[in-house]
Amino acid sequence: MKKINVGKKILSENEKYAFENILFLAEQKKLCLNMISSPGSGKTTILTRTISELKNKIKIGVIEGDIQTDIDAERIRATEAPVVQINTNGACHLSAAQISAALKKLPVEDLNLIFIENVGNLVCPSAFELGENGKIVVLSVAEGDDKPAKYPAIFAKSKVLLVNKIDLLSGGQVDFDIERVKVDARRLNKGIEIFPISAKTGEGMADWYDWLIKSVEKK
Ligand SMILES: Nc1nc2c(ncn2[C@@H]2O[C@H](COP(=O)(O)OP(=O)(O)OP(=O)(O)O)[C@@H](O)[C@H]2O)c(=O)[nH]1
Ligand SMILES: [Mg+2]
Repeated sequence: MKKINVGKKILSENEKYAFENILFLAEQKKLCLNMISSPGSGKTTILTRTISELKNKIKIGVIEGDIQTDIDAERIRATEAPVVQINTNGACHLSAAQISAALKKLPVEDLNLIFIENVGNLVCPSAFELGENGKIVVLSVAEGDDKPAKYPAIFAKSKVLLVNKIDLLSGGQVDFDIERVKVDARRLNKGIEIFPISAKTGEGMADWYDWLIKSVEKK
């Protein structure tokens, strides 16, 4: 059979919805950030602290992605931020179609910033564009300083790397060379912003907040 090259890329189902989301967010002039990490690195803790500490400056809404339960949505709801929970029922990442439906349930016009907390997984979510304006990767110190080298895709694609749980470093319970992480992440992604933080104690969070406020202002 003869193949004919029509010179056009046929968009995948996910890309179609991602494109729709890009257009919607651009029309609404809203910033949308997709937070990705391994399970338990601290995404929800970072979000609840960020929402509470910025509540007089930025109105934040959240789309929560989990395989099961609405535990994380409940934690966000306790801050009084609007939240939509998506259960993927087994899938290891969120899809752009799920984000499109969730955006329709959020009071987007009242918000400055929409966070997506993706399913806890350092690999699959990096392959699915959701139409977001940027990805935020979280790495906690207990996971090891070799992760940018071993799981490069998400570090290569993210605007920001939050190195979380730095409070665990002071007692020497964890061996973690933050300089190695910075060098490896910047080798993959020259422009990546790196903020060492503790969502538990609040250390380092001010620089992350400054970055967020500036990013919202640019929209
Ligand atoms: N010591 C310390 N513990 C933290 C910090 N941030 C989060 N934790 C703890 O880490 C655990 C996991 O935090 P979560 O915020 O639920 O992590 P997550 O990334 O949202 O987890 P999933 O949604 O399941 O992927 C909880 O016990 C938090 O209290 C931190 O900065 N320091
Ligand atoms: Mg969570």
